[in-house]
Amino acid sequence: MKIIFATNNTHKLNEVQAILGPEFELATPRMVGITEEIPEEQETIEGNASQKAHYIHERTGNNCFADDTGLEVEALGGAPGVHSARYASDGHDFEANNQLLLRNLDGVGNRCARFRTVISLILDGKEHLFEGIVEGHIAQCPSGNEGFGYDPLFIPEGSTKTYAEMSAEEKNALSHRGRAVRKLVEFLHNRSK
Ligand code: ITT
Repeated sequence: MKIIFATNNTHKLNEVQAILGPEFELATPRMVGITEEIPEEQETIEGNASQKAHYIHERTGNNCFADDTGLEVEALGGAPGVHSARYASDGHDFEANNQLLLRNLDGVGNRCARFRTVISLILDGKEHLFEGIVEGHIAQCPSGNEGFGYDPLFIPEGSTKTYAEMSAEEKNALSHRGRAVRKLVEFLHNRSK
């Protein structure tokens, strides 16, 4: 099946393609001539996933999906949440975001956090949402070189390693995005039966 993944984040693209396998052929917005930033102006993760998927669908008429993800830290009232990409600055500066998060948690005992992904799929003009959540906590300092974003600081429940200390396969097997994408795959399989 050919489908557009409405993302400009190559880390996400690689993670999702690895879960979907060769049976799904992913195209990026760039591959179909959409080179501008896809707007994400909503105040919820669901809203942004939906906005990104609709933006691509309206311009191409093709089946597509988008992923919006946020890191929700309990002691910070759910921040950075929907603002995860631009927590420290206007750009996607992973290093600055991680440093700001550590500063804001300086001396804070409760380091509980969760990653939440919402996927919006637009299939034959109809929207479907899939969610993936992983609980965990924020480490005292960054660790590991794999992955992207907040991976060096996030330790999922039941693990002693950060996401950034895991191989791509290990992260995908238990991650927020892995959970949401597997729900998407199940939906697409059931539909084609
Ligand atoms: P697209 O909108 O183009 O898909 P993005 O990087 O803007 O890419 P999001 O808005 O969904 O994606 O993600 C917000 C930020 O959350 C992202 O820039 C990372 O800093 C962080 N993030 C998302 N998924 C993550 C993951 O699996 N591990 C660590 N950090 C992640």
